[in-house]
Order: sequence, then C-alpha cells, then structure tokens
Amino acid sequence: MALKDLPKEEYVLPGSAACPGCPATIGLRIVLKALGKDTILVVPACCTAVIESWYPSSSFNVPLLNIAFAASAAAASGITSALKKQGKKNINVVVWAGDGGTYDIGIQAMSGAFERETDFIYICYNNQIYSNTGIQRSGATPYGAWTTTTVGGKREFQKDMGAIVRAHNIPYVATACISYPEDLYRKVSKAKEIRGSKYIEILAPCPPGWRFSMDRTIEMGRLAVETGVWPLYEYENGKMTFNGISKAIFEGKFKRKPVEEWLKLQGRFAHLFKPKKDEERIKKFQRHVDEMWEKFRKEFS
Ligand SMILES: Cc1ncc(C[n+]2csc(CCOP(=O)(O)OP(=O)(O)O)c2C)c(N)n1
Ligand code: SF4
Repeated sequence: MALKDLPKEEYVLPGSAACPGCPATIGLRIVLKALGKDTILVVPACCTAVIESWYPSSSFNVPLLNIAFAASAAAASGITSALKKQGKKNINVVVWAGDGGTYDIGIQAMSGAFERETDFIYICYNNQIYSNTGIQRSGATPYGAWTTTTVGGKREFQKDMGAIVRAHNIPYVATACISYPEDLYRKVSKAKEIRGSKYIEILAPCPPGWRFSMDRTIEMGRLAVETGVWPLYEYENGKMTFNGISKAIFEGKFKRKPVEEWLKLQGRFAHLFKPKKDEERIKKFQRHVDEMWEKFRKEFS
C-alpha cells in the first residue's frame, strides 16, 4: 500500500509531549492506522507514557493501560482473558514498549506470555536506550555507543532479540523501521489477522539519544537498513523472508554501505572519529554486522 493510501484516521493526535522528530510517535501513528479503533494499548514506563498525556489532555485516541515496567505482557494476558470472558472478539491487545522494557526489564513477562500463547501483539520500539530517564544504556544499545552510563562507548554488543523471540516458536516475528512506513503498516496489518502471540520490533532513531538533528530521523533509519545494521524481515511459522533493501542484501543484489556512514552522523559515536579515528572499534562494529548476515545466509538460504 502506498503512503498516500493509508487510512486517514488519526489515533495519535496533535499536541503530544514528544520531542520534535520523535520516532516513537511516527511509529505509533502508523501502527494505530493499521490496528484501528478497536485496540487496547498496554504501555509500561517509557517515553510513550509521557508522550501520551499532559493531564488533563490525552494525545492518543484509543484506550490505554499504563503498567509497571516489568509487567506489560502479563497485563496483556490478563486483558485478553477478561475480553474472552466478556465475549468480546476482534479487539487488538497490543503492548507498546521501549527496548529497556523489552530487552531487559520486561523480558520474563514477554517470554511467559509467548509460552502461554496469549493472543496479542508485542511491539518494541527500539531506540537503543532508556531515553525517558536521560539516555542510559540498555541491552539493545549497540557496541561503541555513548550513553550517560557508557561514557567512553559501550563495551558489549546488543542482545540478539530476534533470535531470542524466534526461539519461542510464535507464529509471527517481524522487524520494521519507522523510515519504511508502508512496510510497517503491512506487517502490523498482517499480525492483526494472525491468532496467537506476535512480535514486531521497530527501529526508532531518537534525535536526542543518538545525538543527531531532529530533521534527520527518517534518514538515520534508512541508513541503518542500507548499512545492514538493521535487517527488515518476517519470520512466519519457521520461514524467514527478508523485505525491501534487506531482501536485496540477502540475495546479494545490494551491496551494504559501510557502517561508518551511519556511525559518523551520530553524536553518540563521535568519539570513534575524534580526535582521531578509532579504526579498531569501527572495524569491530563492521565485523559484527558482517557476521550477522553470514549467519542469516547459513541459517535461511
Ligand atoms: C522498575 C522501574 N525501574 C525504573 C523505572 C524508571 N524508568 C522509567 S522509564 C525508564 C526508561 C525506559 O526505557 P525504554 O523502555 O527503553 O523506553 P524509552 O524511555 O526509551 O522510550 C526508566 C528506567 C521505572 N519506572 N520502574
Ligand atoms: S527522547 Fe527520543 S523517543 Fe523519547 S520522546 Fe524524545 S525523541 Fe521520542
């Protein structure tokens, strides 16, 4: 579906408390267009819990449950059970959580809900940091990135959350990026029609957290995909399909741009380039991305 053909209804209303150029609002706007009004959002502590409301106003036009950080997927299981008991069908129960609330603090509740086959969609908007509390590192923060708790650059690589979730054998796992709204819309629309647990992770480049100018959010997401740092895929019943540029990368029809092109535009990696270029860490970052694609080829060719 072309961007101009997306539903005109808006569920993320003007006047939110988001930073200009915020990827969470861009992503949620598209997600809610795909889900429609019969949707209940479950939102743990994260930027969205601030964006959603400036009392007494609300900027979201769907019902929403704010819940403790660790409990979002457990709350979603409870909501689906309550709806079943009430005989209410066709209501989308959707967790919308940050990477801190997914990779780290909410992982046990999410794993439990997947194992119980809760009929819901878990969406992680991954801005690779705990941004709401002032840019601390999370299990999704990439190697080498500055955060307020990794001042010289993070020493570890991020968790392979895709592999962790795929190991739960749920019917639908997908990655997306706010820079590709049609792809995101299609994936959420598809997940809505599948029964059981679904997981979608959206790359969400955050201007204050990644230290880039707020007019470059979309560009930062596109470059993440073009460098292969962020693969776009769908994993359905054990079958992997890459999408868009990631499909071309997987098939060897698109040469990945060097990761340096993505790194050098972000202030959080500035120490890798100034006062002098840190070839070793940039190479290590590149190698990690190369290895991820080699692994994909071995596993899914
Ligand atoms: C148990 C608990 N620990 C810490 C906090 C403080 N806290 C609120 S939001 C937040 C950061 C959330 O990060 P993430 O899930 O990545 O979402 P983002 O803020 O990036 O949107 C933290 C640490 C909390 N609310 N509850
Ligand atoms: S810190 Fe990042 S994710 Fe949070 S509201 Fe601002 S732009 Fe959005």
